[in-house]
Amino acid sequence: MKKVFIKIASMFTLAIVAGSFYQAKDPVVNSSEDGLEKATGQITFSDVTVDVGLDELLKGMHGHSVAWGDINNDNYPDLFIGTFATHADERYAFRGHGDFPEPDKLLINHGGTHFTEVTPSPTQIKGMSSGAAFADFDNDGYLDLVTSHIANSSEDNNHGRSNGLYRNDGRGGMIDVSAKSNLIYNIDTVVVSARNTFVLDYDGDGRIDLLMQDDDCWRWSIGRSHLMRNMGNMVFKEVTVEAGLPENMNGLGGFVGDINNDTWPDFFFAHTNVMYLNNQDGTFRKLDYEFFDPQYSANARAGNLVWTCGAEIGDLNGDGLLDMVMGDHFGNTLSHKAHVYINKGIGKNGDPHFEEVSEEVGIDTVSQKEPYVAIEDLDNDGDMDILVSTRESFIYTNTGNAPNGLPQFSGPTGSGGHSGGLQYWPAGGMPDFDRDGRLDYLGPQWYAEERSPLLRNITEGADNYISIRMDIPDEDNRNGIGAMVRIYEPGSSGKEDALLGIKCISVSNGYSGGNPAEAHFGTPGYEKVDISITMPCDGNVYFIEDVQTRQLFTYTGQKPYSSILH
Ligand SMILES: [Ca+2]
Ligand SMILES: [Ca+2]
Ligand SMILES: [Ca+2]
Ligand SMILES: [Ca+2]
Repeated sequence: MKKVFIKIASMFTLAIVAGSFYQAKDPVVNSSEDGLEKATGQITFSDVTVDVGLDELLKGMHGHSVAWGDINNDNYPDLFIGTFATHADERYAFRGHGDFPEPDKLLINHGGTHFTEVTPSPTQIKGMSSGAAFADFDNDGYLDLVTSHIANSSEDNNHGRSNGLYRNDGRGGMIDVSAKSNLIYNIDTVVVSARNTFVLDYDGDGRIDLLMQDDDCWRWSIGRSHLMRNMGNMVFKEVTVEAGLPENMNGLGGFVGDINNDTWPDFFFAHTNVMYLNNQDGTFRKLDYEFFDPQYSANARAGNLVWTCGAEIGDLNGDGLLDMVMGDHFGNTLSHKAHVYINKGIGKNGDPHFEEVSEEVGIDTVSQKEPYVAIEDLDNDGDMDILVSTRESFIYTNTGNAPNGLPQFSGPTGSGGHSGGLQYWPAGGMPDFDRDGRLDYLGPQWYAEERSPLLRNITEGADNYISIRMDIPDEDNRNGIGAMVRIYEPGSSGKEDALLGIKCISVSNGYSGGNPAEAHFGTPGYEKVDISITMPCDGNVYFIEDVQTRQLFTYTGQKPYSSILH
């Protein structure tokens, strides 16, 4: 894999220059104003909030949850943003908005140029919106929407609204099917409140299930999470206990995905820092060793100083194993840090082994909490970078591996979009909203005084990439949620030492938000790549050879492939 590959590259430097072999990272060099030559490959964003109409559309919101997904099948990801409507009404009267909170909003993305609101829509509810994700729960080819709302009835101003489940009507609108879904308040299931929604097919029946995560940190928390099995027809059934999970399981964000390479989805809850591995029979077992500093692992109510929050998995050092990054939320400490854990391999018993290497890879403490974390290649140079977010976004740029095999990061650099006032961007999601091949970011703004910035990635030289997604009608899980996507040098499909990248398809990692079901890779120097897609649970592998880069590639299970070419 990458380590081996670098060795080969150093032996054949001349051949690389002459041929179309992988080109090592070589940032664009331009003359700067002071006459010195500087690399301009720095990851750069431009605030396009006003240009695309979001400034006006999102007035009167305390943004918290964000989900991206293409609900009208035009290839451009659409946007759900939820408001944490628990403040007094006058707190929403800023920027020319009236004296009331705006409800959650469903917004259509028109070709990456502007957004319009779907209205009326049953998704326009006022509650304490905290999480959301798009997924095709009824497998009809149209993305549906799940939202989580914190709904403790003792809170005065939460409008009493619980979670929501919406079926896509196939015309870009949503139908409220919450009532029979068992995801909202029900005296038998006690699904009242959820901080996050995680989407996974935990039992391999092809239907996409839900893990509704609650926290136990604030006065409105209940501290009970619920694994909900998809029974078909947008109806779910609570299976928490029969899946071997504790009833009082809780956390603040985390990830779902196959962390131990057996194709079955596992999950991790940050804050309580528990990892559950899939037993491949409808049950889970708790990872029985802890790889965290013990000071992170105490519950918030036990008074610990560090509130870990949000997590994501991705291959940071190019060895084909998924590593993990975890953020942190409000605690009693003034210093915060993105925690980086390198995957040291899978033991014979199936347990993944991690080691915290935050300091060794160049990540130091910062003065702001950072609950949202993402692992993506933001400059399309073939190395996965890290974005964390709260009062603004910080970017850690992956500059390649040190001789000891650990990735090295520079930064943090700011993402921009910070207008100087009080800011809090609790969640995120990194779609390519304008389909120019560079992943963008929207920060849902907690303070109504300020706007929720949509930051367009304008990194120079980041023009070679491939975004891969699935729409396979013959698969019950047609978008491949939980699938492992690998890309290889062309002609080397499946060969370990030709692996260029690996990514697990997820729509719900990090904190309080959701991504499109796509795997994005930077592919510098490659006109084509080979792809393998390993479906979750049954382990069925699709091999696709000689796929052109610089495109959104949609795999439909057969030729001709559907794609957008640039
Ligand atoms: Ca659907
Ligand atoms: Ca697994
Ligand atoms: Ca990179
Ligand atoms: Ca973009």
